Amino acid sequence: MVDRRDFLKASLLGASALALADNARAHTGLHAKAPSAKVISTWDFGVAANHAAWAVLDKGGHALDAVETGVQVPEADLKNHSVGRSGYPDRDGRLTLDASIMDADGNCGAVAALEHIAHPISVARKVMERTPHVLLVGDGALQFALEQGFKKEDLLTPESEQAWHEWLKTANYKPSINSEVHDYGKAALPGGSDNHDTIGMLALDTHGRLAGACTTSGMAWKLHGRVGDSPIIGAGLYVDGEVGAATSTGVGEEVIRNAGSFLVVELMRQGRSPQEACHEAVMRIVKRRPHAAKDLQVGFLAMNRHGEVGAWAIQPGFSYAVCDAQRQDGLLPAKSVY
Ligand code: SD4
Repeated sequence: MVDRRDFLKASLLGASALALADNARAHTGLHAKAPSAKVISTWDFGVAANHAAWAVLDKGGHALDAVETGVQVPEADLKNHSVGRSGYPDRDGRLTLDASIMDADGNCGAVAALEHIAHPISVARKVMERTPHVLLVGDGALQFALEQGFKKEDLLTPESEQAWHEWLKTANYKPSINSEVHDYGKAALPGGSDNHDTIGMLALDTHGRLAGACTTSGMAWKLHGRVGDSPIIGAGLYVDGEVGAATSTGVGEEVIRNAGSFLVVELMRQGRSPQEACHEAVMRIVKRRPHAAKDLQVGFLAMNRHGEVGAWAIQPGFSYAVCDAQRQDGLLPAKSVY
């Protein structure tokens, strides 16, 4: 148990570590330069999403616009069965979408269990900008989206419907490990190992502004009404302009239990690098439920306000995409516990 004195010590150490880093930057003259833009996102489909975000960042655009534009790519991708249109439905055959967006100043918006709207991330942004609320769910979220001019569509593709019919033959629900390197060009097997991947994206723009977005169709074959971590601020996404940003993928219940993305950001505030913070957040999940953790995947991805990046997962196979002025197509394997 960490007592108050240890906690204060850790906070002070963290604060002084950040101050030292700032000092070092001042001495090397790095402060004088405009910050370098960077965008990172979860999984291999993050590469294409990063390209779209980079087009915004490269023009000097806002990190918030970059992440919204970026995650719209997998939301629209018919080959992607875990985000947006053509996602796999719940056990009742209904495709329900979760999304959240957040900027460096704590402004945020989210939707959960939203049906019939192709770009839930853009509805989340409208919740942030046009309502006094943070999260709208289900019918209320749909009503709001329609009022905002979004088009009502049937998003379930014949392929996803077919996969659901296959799953119904056994109707066996087991949140499985999405640890294989993703090949979303192939239809994932019903109930198979590839039934859930989310895009979480974090961006730093040339003005030094951070923002993040997270969007998903959640766990395939979930109970109707189930909401994962992705639209929960502090679980699937958290951004603090003074420190950094984090996002997550995997079994959302485990992330919610541990306020995962908030935890990663708070660990960075105390002086951990993004990599160390992601590692510690993953270990928190593993230590609390060691038996359950062997069979499930959770991955965290983080970037601090200086553009340093880190990631860690429970299982091998979690990859993340990195795009900046030096490399446009970076795809890196995250380290893992097992
Ligand atoms: C959820 N975290 O709904 C999402 C799903 C996911 O990799 O990320 N899968 O729990």
